[in-house]
Amino acid sequence: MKSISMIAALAALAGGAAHAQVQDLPGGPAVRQLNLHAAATRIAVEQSWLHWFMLITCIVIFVLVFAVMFYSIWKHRKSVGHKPANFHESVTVEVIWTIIPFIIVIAMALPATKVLVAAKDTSNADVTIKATGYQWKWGYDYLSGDAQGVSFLSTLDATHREMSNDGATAANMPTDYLLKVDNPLVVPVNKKVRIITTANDVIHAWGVPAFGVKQDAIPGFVRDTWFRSEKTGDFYGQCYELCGKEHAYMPIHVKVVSQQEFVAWAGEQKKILAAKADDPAKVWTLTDIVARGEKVYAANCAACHQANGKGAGPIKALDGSPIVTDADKTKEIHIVLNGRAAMPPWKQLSDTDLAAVISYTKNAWTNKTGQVVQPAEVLAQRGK
Ligand code: HEC
Ligand SMILES: [Cu+2]
Repeated sequence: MKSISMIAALAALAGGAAHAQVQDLPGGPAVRQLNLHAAATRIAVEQSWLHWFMLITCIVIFVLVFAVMFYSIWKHRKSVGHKPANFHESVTVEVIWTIIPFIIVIAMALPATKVLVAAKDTSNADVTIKATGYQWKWGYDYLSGDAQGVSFLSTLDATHREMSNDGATAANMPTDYLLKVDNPLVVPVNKKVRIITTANDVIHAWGVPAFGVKQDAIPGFVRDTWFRSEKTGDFYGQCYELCGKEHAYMPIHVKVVSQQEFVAWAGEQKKILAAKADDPAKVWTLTDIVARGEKVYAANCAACHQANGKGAGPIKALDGSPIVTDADKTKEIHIVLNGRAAMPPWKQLSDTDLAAVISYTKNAWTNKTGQVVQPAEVLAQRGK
């Protein structure tokens, strides 16, 4: 009896009742997907063709070779009176088994090389974007094209992060689970987009299956790849290099839009950047800079040091820290700029944001030092 009810429970599970809500994500993974992603670029179409061409070639060879082998073994078996032949060095056989595989290898290598060379040709791009891998997010800088100068970070949507922490189940999982970001990469359709990859800390890899691209992002090196999407819409990828404990939380979301929409988006982004641009020479008051720093702290530091500044385990407390409260401000500026041990460097933040967050830590909680760090003081310590 017990086993029957268990089988019924298993059948209910396998029947997919729990999977009912999960659906295909256009431009991303599909439910029970076996084949490659639907291609959005010429290169991805060719890669898919190559994949099937190679697979079918191998299957045909496999079937033929084993068919001949098994047939020969069975047909010439000892029990029906066959005697083993005893011969050495047959020139004919050796020539045949060299020439035929050689032709097969050439027939497979030629189309593969053609696609590989095309995939590597990053010349004459319409838009060039630098993608920088950080533990654990992507930074995008538009280096050429209509959005030149636009730059932002692309981080996993915070609600998805919470869902993952709480143990998401198929019933409450959105279709784009762990693929949604705050700022997607926006590119124009039918334009050659060159992605330059690099990294800030460890090796990451930038890729989008629907475009047929994947490129390592290596600290201190610059690599590149390209795609020309023939479809508008949303396309998804992930970091493809195991890069630490939050490797699974640095998705890639590319929004392919029409040229007009791209130009409009670029204009909008430039306005936002201009509005956000800070005068690095500005002298801030304590109240203003601490208010600004509180936001920078919540966005970048609280994940480790906690909102209450108490840290945890190896993450040192900032509340009451002798470094944070030291009258020599350069001590804290150095650690925040360059990192130390498990504390990551924060060079990528602006001088104003860094000055703000350091001023905040120097005045928050019980650290009532009254010290203000100005952007110019951070700038003076960069590279030291
Ligand atoms: C990934 C986790 C992490 C994040 C995020 C992080 N820190 Fe740290 N931080 C650490 C760890 C770990 C240490 C201890 C380093 C050591 O052992 O020397 C540390 C040390 C420090 C120290 C030195 C404290 C002392 O008393 O020695 C300061 C100052 C500091 N962090 C400021 C910041 C600021 C400001 C931010 C945000 C911009 C930040 N941290 C973000 C992990 C983090
Ligand atoms: Cu990564």
